[in-house]
Amino acid sequence: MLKKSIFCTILLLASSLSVMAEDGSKLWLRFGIKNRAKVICDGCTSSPTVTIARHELEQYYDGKAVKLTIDKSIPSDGGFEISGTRDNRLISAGNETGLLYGTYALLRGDTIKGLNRPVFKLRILNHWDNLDSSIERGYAGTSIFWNKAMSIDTARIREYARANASIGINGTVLNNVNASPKMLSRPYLLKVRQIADILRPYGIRVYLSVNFASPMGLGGLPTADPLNSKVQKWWKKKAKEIYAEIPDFGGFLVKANSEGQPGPGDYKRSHSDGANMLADAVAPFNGTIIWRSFVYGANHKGEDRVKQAVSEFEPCDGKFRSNVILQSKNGPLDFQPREPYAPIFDRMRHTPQIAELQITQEYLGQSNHLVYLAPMWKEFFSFVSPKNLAGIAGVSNIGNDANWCGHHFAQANWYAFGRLAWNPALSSRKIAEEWLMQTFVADESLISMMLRSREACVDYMMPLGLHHIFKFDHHYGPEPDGFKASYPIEWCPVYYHRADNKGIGFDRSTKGSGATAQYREPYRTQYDSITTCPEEYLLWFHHVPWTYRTLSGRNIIEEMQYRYDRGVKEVEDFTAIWQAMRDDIDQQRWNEVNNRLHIQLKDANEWRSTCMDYFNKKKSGLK
Ligand code: GCW
Repeated sequence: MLKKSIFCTILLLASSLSVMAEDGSKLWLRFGIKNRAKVICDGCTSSPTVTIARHELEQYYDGKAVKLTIDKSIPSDGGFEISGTRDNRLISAGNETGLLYGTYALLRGDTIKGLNRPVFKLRILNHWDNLDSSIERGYAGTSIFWNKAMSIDTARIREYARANASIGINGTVLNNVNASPKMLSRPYLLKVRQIADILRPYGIRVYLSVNFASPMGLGGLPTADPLNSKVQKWWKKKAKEIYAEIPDFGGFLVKANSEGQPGPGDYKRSHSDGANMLADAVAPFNGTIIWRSFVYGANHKGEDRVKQAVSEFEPCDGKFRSNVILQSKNGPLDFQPREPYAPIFDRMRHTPQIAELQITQEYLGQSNHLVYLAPMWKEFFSFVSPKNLAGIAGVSNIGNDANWCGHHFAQANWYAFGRLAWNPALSSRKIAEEWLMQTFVADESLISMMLRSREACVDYMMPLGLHHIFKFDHHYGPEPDGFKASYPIEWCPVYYHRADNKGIGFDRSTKGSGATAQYREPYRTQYDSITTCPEEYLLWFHHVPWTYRTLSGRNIIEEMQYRYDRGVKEVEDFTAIWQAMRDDIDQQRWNEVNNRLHIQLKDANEWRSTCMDYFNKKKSGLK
């Protein structure tokens, strides 16, 4: 009797544990244990990478045998080929990482015939993690890498590596671009080494963001002037020290002369002077310098902010060392729900470029709003061809929360980033379907909700090309009347919408700030004229009189009302879709998503009422 009740308690405990495990911590890697497959490896060693692949297949593959083969005729870029039948599979690849990628493809049921190769060479996450464990624009808890105790949760970092390898991510920048010089100090470098050792077998190289003034902050030099020989020597020595610990270290990511960060401009030197000095330091070790173009308010103060990257970097084109890559955000402003593409991608003809996408939803409802970002990124690729890019970087949404990303559906954005980095031609629908199948259930209504969610967000936040009317600093919620005399004007919403009693919008045509002139044809001409400018960018490029009629025949304020209403209505629909899924989804995750959808609905309503009230008042000259 006693035995029986102990047995029941154990059963009960086990079942409550399995309910608890539905906290999202497994991400999309929810394979059931099969223990069926016999795995053999042909031509490969028992390296850590192959051991991981073997272990994954032995445990989780639902067929009898898998053979892994290194095939030297396949490029060693991670590409792989899957052939054979379910019970007799063959994964061939040019290198061991390719075998691992093939393993995860097979486990998710992706057995596309022929060679499957990554389109982008660099597929990098950027963590804006601070050494004190906080994360800039992070909405899912604290850093998985850094904390005051300098302790490392190796199991968690291994899970992180596994998740990334499963979608082909091959690089990670471990710290915030607003970087502390301390990052390069000995104790931290030893931690970086420890992390790099965990990530390496998963095919992931480690990079660090560096503070340009580190020779001063850390090295005690009186200057960080890139043309000063002591400074150059300091960086060379530091590079040597890093590579002695981490021989495959990727390189440095640099935010210089931007938002108060130090840079070569402090010494009247150019970005190329600064980048090249660092490039020379890492070149002997095949390291790369990733230099960001996100600058404004430094050398071109007063100029329309969206023009400043081109103004500042075009003169440097052709002057960078071959191991420098320029990294630019997808839009010319700052990760808004919708921006036109950044024209810097048209203008730098001799400099390799990386597109920086933001996975963390700084401006898209953070971890409260369900916004699936694949459609936004695909929109960008329809303007900037992946062929012209050396890689893509994603500002991570990962933190120490049990479910990694705050919102369960935010995991889909991490997933989608990796899948698009591998193949930007994959459709948003296919990725959503894949992710749902592995995470929840690939129900048509959920796919539809995900696919509609980004457009809904644009509608309820900033339709028709409105931008940056967010509340100060935290960027959550609307503040269209935002103005602070003590702030740079580029941080004030009123600077962007320019609404008065005559009209609304920012004139960036040749009659205004002239930003349209930075675009290649046909976009230059198309965006420049109010009649040909696509309506989704109307108020981005034009100041429009209130009497203006959109294609629908509505005047501009009516059109705004229509779109805000549409956005709110969409979120109402999402809550209904989720409600109908109640019996198909575990309780914990259903509840957590449900709560957030209701916050999203409340927020969407707030966006609509705050913005419409304000713009209506502006129109009638009241404010
Ligand atoms: O959008 C701004 C963010 C800053 C960020 C900066 C950048 C890391 O609000 O938090 O700083 O962009 O990209 O450098």
